[in-house]
Amino acid sequence: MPAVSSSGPLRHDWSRAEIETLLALPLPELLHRAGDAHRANFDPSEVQVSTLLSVKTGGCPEDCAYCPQAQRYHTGVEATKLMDTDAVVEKARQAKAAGASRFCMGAAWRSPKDRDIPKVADMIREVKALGLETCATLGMLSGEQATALKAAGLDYYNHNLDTAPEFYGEIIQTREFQDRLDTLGHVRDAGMKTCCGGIVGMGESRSQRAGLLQMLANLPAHPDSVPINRLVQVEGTPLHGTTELDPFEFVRTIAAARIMMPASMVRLSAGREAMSDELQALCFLAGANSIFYGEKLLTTGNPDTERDLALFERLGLKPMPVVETGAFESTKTVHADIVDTSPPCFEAA
Ligand code: SAM
Ligand code: DTB
Ligand code: SF4
Repeated sequence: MPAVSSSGPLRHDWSRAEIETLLALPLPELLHRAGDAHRANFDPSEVQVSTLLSVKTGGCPEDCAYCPQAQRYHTGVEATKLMDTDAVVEKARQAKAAGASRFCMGAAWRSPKDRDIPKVADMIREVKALGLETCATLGMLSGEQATALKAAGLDYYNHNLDTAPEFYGEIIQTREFQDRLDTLGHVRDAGMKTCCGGIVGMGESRSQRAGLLQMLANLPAHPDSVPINRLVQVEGTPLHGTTELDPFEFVRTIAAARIMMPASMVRLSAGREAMSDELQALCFLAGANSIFYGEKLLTTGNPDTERDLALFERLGLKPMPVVETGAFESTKTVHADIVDTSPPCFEAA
């Protein structure tokens, strides 16, 4: 296997075999390499903290087999209309007071209608005015929609590849893998940062996890944030009852993501509520440096803030400051330019 560089140029030419070899390394060796990559690009004691809000819940026409918000599955999630801007801004204010630096607004849409864009743009403008980084995940976007959201002040757009191309059809049939690549292209062309990852624990093989990582790392630009979700099994969805993934396989996936996309934020994303503190610590050792913070993801639970603050304290972790210019750069060299916006609640933890 070719040497894996922790500080060389970013690579976009990963082969499947190479990634499979990486995933199969003895765990201590894999964690060591991931730790080197992490340290070469970040302060490993810093974790970026985002809060999610579902601004339009449920009733989604898509068939994503993992998703409690798909209308066709009976999961007990009630469909709501798009929230009012004032209510969204109030939630963002609370998230900031609790210590979040990024606020991500999610909508259960296949894609937004053009008439939804001005309202979402208002939310983005007002959340940004609070001094938070803004992120949205609204489904597929056209080029014009991406440009309008960027103009409103949207920093990041989350759109996941979800799984390997060859497993994708077993999970989603109402839109193509290529549609996702097209949306990511529109987001990049509009000048926004991309947040793009996937879900593991859906019954995929290790080779298929390698396939997801290969697609992510070989994108024209590495996603700025890479959320690695562990499937949250929700009753009523087709994936409820799937055999649980070995937690060490999850850790291996995080470590490989860190090695392959060394300058990206790797987010320990959905699934944390069911993880022990020790498993989360292992994920941070494997190079995860971002979390969702706050009691709720979109419709399912997340650890409560007290548990996260206590975990940060026990592990000696601190929230990552925001780069003042908004021009996010994830190398150590820019850390001299950052402004520490850590709220007191984290310092007191
Ligand atoms: N509707 C938009 C879309 O699909 O792009 C945005 C919201 S959607 C809920 C965002 C992402 O959440 C999905 O792509 C998927 O990766 C993740 N997700 C949804 N349900 C999940 C679950 N049960 N467990 C883990 N991740 C999940
Ligand atoms: C991402 O990759 N994970 C988040 C966010 N992007 C939008 C969503 C997780 C959703 C988990 C299931 C739910 O709460 O509905
Ligand atoms: Fe709809 Fe997004 Fe859920 Fe798929 S993941 S069903 S597109 S809300």
